[in-house]
Amino acid sequence: MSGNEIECRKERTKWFLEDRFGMFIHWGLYAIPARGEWVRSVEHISSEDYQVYFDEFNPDRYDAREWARTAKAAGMKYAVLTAKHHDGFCLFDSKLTDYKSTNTQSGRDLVREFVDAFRAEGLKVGLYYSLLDWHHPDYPAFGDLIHPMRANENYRRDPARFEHYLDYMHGQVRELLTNYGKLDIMWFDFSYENLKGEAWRATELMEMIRSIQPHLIIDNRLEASGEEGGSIYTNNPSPYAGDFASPEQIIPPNGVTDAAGNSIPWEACMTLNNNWGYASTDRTYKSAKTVIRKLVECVSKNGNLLLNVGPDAKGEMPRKTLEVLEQVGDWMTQNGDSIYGCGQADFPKPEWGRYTQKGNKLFAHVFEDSVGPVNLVGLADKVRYARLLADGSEVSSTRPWNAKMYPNDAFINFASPEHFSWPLPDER
Ligand code: JFZ
Repeated sequence: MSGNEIECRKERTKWFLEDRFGMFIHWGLYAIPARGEWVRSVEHISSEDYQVYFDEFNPDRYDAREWARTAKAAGMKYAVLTAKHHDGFCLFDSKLTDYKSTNTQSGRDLVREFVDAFRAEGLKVGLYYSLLDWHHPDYPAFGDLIHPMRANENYRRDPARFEHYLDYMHGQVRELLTNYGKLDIMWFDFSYENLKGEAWRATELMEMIRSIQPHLIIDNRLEASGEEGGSIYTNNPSPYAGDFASPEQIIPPNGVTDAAGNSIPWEACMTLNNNWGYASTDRTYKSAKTVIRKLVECVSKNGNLLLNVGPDAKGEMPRKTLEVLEQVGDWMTQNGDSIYGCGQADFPKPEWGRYTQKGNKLFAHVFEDSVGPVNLVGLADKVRYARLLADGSEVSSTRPWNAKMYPNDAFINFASPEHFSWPLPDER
């Protein structure tokens, strides 16, 4: 990537860095067995046995407008839907396969409804597309073999057949970019150490993507594998290094920087319970408080949070998901100004929580009850005025009796108990 291309990446990702908070949606046939999206692989389900889910698929309560309203009310600004996951099932009307939602009982193009509804709510739209494909006969590995070197029959007989799969994959990406209007994100998933980059014909793919939708941003997983994040982390990114890094189920301790220490766009993706796809018995939901704090943590390190939900086989979000998202939304309504367009502060992380910053406004996210005033270390002559973001009320900054001992610090007073519980819903 040239300096100019890095500039283009800056342009492309501007909205992304402003928006900060998105919804990830893992949805497909696997919502029926309801044991997560890897179920076919994990349980070694044959294609014959997996076929029943295709035959049964009919999510008649799917209302994308409802999903879009839910995402918006939670304070999310964009969403990414699995147009195709590893099982190969397409939620869109592809001309290149019969294995698609329009051929199920439901007969609907679920991607079309998604993009229309989310755009109508003013949200940006992204599509997840799996590079792995356990259904395609020319993909190197079948469902129960995650490692591409353990090849399937076709592939063993004639490895050149992989090209057929690549043609298919490129063709489907072209369909998505051509038939569904302006997309904002393509979220590819994922590479292996021995199956990445040019093995996907990535340069060609990128040229196609840029020629059809130059403003689209892509993740780093045309290169990134479980072992490494790809060349986006270096000073010399490849043409398919991606526009943002995608750390998964982890918030990087120091954010994400290239080798020269420059911050690069990143987005942590995180499940709300412990599964991406719908899992009916998984009750391990994170509380709204945890979600909010994780979001704040991402932003305080210049990152985004893509929070995952797994709708059920009827097309509805689980009750508990809706409950948590609503609480997150309550907080975002009052405190969103400390998230959107914000990033890492000019000051080190305070003991009691985190800072986010936008221009000359510093947002103090106080995570713990304080004894005495909250100490803003090193900010003695930097704070002109302090207010509570939730209601705009004044926060007094009377200095403590022993302030002389801390000449460089500012102090803000959270005197009333209400201040301790500004709309962070309690852990349940
Ligand atoms: C992938 C998928 O396998 C999973 O089902 C889900 O869609 C998730 C968002 O992405 O899982 C990965 C991919 C890459 C890594 C880990 C899990 N990785 O690079 O460590």
